[in-house]
Amino acid sequence: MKTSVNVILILALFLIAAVAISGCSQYGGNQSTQPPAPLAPPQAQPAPAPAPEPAPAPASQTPPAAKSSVKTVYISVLGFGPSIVVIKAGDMVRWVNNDTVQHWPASAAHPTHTVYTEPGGCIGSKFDACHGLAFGEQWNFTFNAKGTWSYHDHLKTISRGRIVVE
Ligand SMILES: [Cu+2]
Repeated sequence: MKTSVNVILILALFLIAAVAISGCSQYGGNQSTQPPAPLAPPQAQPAPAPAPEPAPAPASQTPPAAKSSVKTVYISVLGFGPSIVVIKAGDMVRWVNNDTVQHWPASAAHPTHTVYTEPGGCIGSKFDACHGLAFGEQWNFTFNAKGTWSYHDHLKTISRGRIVVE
């Protein structure tokens, strides 16, 4: 009887050992010698959509023409105001007589009026109102020649001014 108990114990131990080995091989002993599966190659990123082409520039090759401006000189009993005006070539200056007596803007120098270089006018250059401006009357002149152009009042020669054309 004692032998059968021993046999049962041995069988039980054997069974326990078999279960233990089986558990180890199931959970911890599965150390595979196969190399790890290669990582999946990175997914190819879709190429970004090309940026839209900028709209072509207008066909015009010439820059817009510079806008000319007008500056006004008021004539009073005190003379020309402002007495110095700075403009760009192609700009216009407007003289407005705010005095009750006539005034006559014209290129320096009195009496020849030849300082401004564009020929013409009534005496010595194109820069000449060629008559006395009445009260409220205005006269416009466009300066195409660059330079510093002195002028005067042909009817009151002590009144002087200057136009700087850049
Ligand atoms: Cu004069």
